Amino acid sequence: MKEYKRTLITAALPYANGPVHIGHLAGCYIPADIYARYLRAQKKDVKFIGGSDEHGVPITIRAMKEGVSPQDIVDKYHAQIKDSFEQMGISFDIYSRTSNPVHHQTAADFFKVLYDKGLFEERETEQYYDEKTNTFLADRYITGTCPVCGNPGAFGDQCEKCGSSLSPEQLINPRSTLSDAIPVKKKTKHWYFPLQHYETWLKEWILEDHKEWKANVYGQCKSWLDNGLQPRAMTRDSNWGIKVPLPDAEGKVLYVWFDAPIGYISATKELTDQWADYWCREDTRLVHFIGKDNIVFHCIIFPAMLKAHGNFVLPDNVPANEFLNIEGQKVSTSRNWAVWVHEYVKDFPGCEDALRYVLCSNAPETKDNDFTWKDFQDRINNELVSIFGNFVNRTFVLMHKLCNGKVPKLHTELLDDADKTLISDIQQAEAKVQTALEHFRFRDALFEVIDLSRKGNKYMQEKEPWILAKQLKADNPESAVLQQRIDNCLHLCLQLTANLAILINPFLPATALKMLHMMKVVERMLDWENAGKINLLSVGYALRAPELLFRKIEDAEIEAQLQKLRAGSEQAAVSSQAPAVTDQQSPDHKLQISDLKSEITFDDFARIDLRAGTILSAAKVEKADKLLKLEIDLGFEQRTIVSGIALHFAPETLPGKKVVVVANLAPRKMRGIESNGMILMAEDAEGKLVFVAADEKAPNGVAIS
Ligand code: B3M
Ligand code: ZN
Repeated sequence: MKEYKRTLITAALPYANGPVHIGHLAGCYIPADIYARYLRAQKKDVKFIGGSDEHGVPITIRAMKEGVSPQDIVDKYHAQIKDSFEQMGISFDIYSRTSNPVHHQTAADFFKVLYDKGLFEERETEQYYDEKTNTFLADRYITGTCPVCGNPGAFGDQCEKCGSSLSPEQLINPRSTLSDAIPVKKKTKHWYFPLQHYETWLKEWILEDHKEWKANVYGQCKSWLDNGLQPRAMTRDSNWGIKVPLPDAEGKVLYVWFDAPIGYISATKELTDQWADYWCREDTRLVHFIGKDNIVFHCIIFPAMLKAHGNFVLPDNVPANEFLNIEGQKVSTSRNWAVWVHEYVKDFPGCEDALRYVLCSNAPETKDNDFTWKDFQDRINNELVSIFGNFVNRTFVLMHKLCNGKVPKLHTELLDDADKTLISDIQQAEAKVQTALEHFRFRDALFEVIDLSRKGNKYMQEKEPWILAKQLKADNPESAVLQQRIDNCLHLCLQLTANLAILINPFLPATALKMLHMMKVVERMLDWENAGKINLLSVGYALRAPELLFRKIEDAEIEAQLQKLRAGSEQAAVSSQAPAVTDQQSPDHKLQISDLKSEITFDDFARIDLRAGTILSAAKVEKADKLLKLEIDLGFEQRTIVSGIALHFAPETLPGKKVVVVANLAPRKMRGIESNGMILMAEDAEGKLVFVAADEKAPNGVAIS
């Protein structure tokens, strides 16, 4: 293995067009941060680079939607994202932004170097154009119906509902998102980077020299390379971005994926005058942490650009993670199916490490994984609180109770097998954690730390020092030895606690600091070289009283988060169904109060049987855009009801919803499905459909009168 002098860690630059969600954290920021903290604890020369990606189409679209300038958008979200990262303890050495002048200069110079080498191919092509707003439409600016799943809001590059990647030509009824115009084709000139010239080199560099890359990364690279590389346009028609530094390039900017990775270089420049040590010296190890959708850019396109430019190091590894789904479904910004970090830190103050724990222990390292609030609660309550937190707490409480709050002596002559096993467990844990970390197996590494605390609990349980303490009596001749055995147990448990602080530090840094405070030791103790030692706390040293490291998560908190998730996505589903134009008009929607119907008698009313129910499942009805087939739990029975609400709610958002059912309506067949009842709905002030909800406390089947 090559000897490296320094490590440069980068984490993908999130688009500053919206807040970050926990999928972002799990995908790359938490693993990158753990790795950076681990190397720092090893006293390695390491820099951890991040920043906001402030160019590209998503930002201009967002600006358009909010009716503000792209600069306003990036200013707002850059600040918010930066803050979210800080709150979660992501320890960037710099968190920069690609709208900075140093980046504009660096990226433009990079382009110019490739241009002067004659590497670009100039090409004229036909592209979709919006004649109403006089703009070329990048793929994202075109929406239409997805040919695969029928989603009416698919984009020209991808359908976010079914995940298919698309080209604008495949969309049914394509429309410009800018003006709703039907796009036309128009000629435009761009500069193409001939990726195919780098194919042979890339094959050797990745497929031969980097067989150690994670299987998901290696596999994706291989399939790109096996399919053959094509020239790729490195410029776009837009006025938001880095101007193409050529005289005949009015209205052209650098392609966002050309400039964004150069952002890592610019940010390093901003951080240190020694930036070139990190970028231009062979003994630097460059590691890119990203999510799987960024693999081709970091493993193929950017390295080819770096190679073409010359003088730069190439990534030594690109440990990309897969995706984290939420409650069984893909994260979707447009459907608001996400757990937003800035909301989490407000809802769970002081529980940042707990989230880091869940996202690392359940990280999508080798395949897509699911985050559920129930699992969040279980992992925190049953692992973090019950195993790790419990061990540390018990150790401190007992040390105060049985050893006067001071580190007791270790009486080596009394060490038995259980003590020796624990000592060797402590000594071996560091190597296990280290090996896993070196291979980017963060879940395994964290498991080893928790496992060590589990061993501590087991040891304490076997030793039962509180039972020994009961036998301490003035007239018991064994008392001296008993106290020595108590001392040994707590001495070892305290040394184990000190080790746990060192090992947990990269993962849960705030927790490690709390533990330091309790042990009254300085931060230097957390140096990695101290892991495995069993003399970290000196005998006779007085320690502080324990503080709880973590708190339990209550059922009600989980229920509230589930509600919030559903409500947010319903809101989004309702608003995104309306075409863009009505979307903008919706604030002016005039509330229509219809005239009262003619009077009925009490008996008329009493004939309607209204019951509380819960939607169990919802599915689209084939060939009927507006219908959903709902299964309803009525307590005493399960019903099928067909409801005309498909344009207003995504089916996956409905299960769990409490509703009011007209339960004695005569059955009716719709599209061959027998519908047994009706669900009460109303319109909100903006004309969107909402459920008339039965109170959560009303049991299913109960009559509503
Ligand atoms: N902004 C895409 C993303 O957020 C892109 C990453 C750039 S890394 C140089 O997924
Ligand atoms: Zn689709």
